[in-house]
Amino acid sequence: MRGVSCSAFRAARVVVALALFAAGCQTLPPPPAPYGPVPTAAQLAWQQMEYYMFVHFGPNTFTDREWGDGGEDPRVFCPSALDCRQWAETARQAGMKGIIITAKHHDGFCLWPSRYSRHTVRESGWRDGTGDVLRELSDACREAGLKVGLYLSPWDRNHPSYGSPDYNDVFAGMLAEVLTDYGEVFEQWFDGANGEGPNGKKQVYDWPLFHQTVYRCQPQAVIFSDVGPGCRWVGNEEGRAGETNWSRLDTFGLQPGHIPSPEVLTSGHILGHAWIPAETDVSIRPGWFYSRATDSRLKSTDELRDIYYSSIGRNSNLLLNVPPNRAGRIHPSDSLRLLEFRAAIEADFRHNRLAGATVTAGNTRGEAACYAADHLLDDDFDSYWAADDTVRAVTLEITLPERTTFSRLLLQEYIPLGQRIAAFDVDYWNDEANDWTPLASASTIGYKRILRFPDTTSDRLRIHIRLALACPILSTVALY
Ligand code: FUL
Repeated sequence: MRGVSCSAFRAARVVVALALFAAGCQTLPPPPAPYGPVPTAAQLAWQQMEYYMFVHFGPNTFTDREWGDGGEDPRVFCPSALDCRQWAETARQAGMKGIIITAKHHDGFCLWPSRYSRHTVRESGWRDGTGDVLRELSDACREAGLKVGLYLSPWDRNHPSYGSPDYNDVFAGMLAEVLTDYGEVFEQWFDGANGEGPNGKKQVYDWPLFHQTVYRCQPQAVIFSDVGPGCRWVGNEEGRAGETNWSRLDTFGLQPGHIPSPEVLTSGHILGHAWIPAETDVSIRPGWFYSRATDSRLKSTDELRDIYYSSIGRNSNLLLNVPPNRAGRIHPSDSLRLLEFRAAIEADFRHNRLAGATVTAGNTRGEAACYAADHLLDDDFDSYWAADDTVRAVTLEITLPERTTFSRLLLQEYIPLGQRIAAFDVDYWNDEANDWTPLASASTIGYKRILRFPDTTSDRLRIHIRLALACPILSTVALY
């Protein structure tokens, strides 16, 4: 009897211990609640693409103009050796994740045989009017594992109905064609330009109709315009996002063409009501379209590298324009420059100096291992360090395995829960001064922030988050 009750007692103790353990698990803090607007799954996937190619191609390529007036003879469009596979292969080797093409620029010429226009590849005579650039490009991109995006200018200097309500239906019809016939589209790029058509009239664009058409045909497509709704223009064509760059924007009363100041587009709004991250579009050449005159005027590798840091390094995607020539191929100088640029970036990020480092945080959410600072060093974007809900300022301290020299710090917020950090400082331990020495101060982080500073040698680094709008959550810290 006694023996039985003893083992019953032991069993009871195990049950109690298990119950306590389970209760302990249940008291683990829940993940932080989302703060403010957050990206949709499509916007997150878009942000993670980071870098893709813009292709300006059309009659302007053959007339050496930036803006065709729509009166061009369609037969000027006549690439002698169009090779979209070469574009896709170039983009892939450059490390890009997709290609966005000017399916229709302001001159109205359609790179596909649209039913809604008489100013298309069909009328060009190229390949006896049977060619379709969108078909070739979308096939080539799929083969190369790249995503496809489409630029369509609502401003149309050729279409006879431009300037009348009918044109909105024409444009929506064109959109439906390109968004139905060529597979998945990751981004629909709307140019906000709104000039006069062939009869001197301006169009009142039906943006709700255009947006509905995109979402009906391609629900996952991210819509670019000056003011979103999927992503926004960065406010300049120089490759520069703001040092402060919120992925949030207030767009009340705004629409493409009626936009906030460039400074606002460059920096976003700290408390903007919508998640509308910035996309930085810039050309590798002085113009958007190919011109022989610019063959020797490509941006240098150093300029492109600076653009990388001022776009991707400042919480923006980079859409780099590489215009094909009259043959319909990317010029060898552009291809070479893209490869040099990729090599320069890869060299910059080859060795993460935080391999083997340890990080401690002044606060960890519920002191729970699942939110601990060591998640900052793994390669998993979805694991993160988070602080308690009440925390707005906190310090992370990093100890490297040995003294090493570095000049770039990369940080990522876990943006599926919103953008939170508004100000932070970075210090390093200075052996000579036997004290912490300031290295950098910055404002926003967002999806990715990369700080550059002079070569610094140390084995300790401190990141002091001075202000977060809600408890800070970081996914990644890396040092190069
Ligand atoms: C602008 C256009 O007017 C330029 O030609 C170019 O396409 C640029 C990307 O967008 O609005």
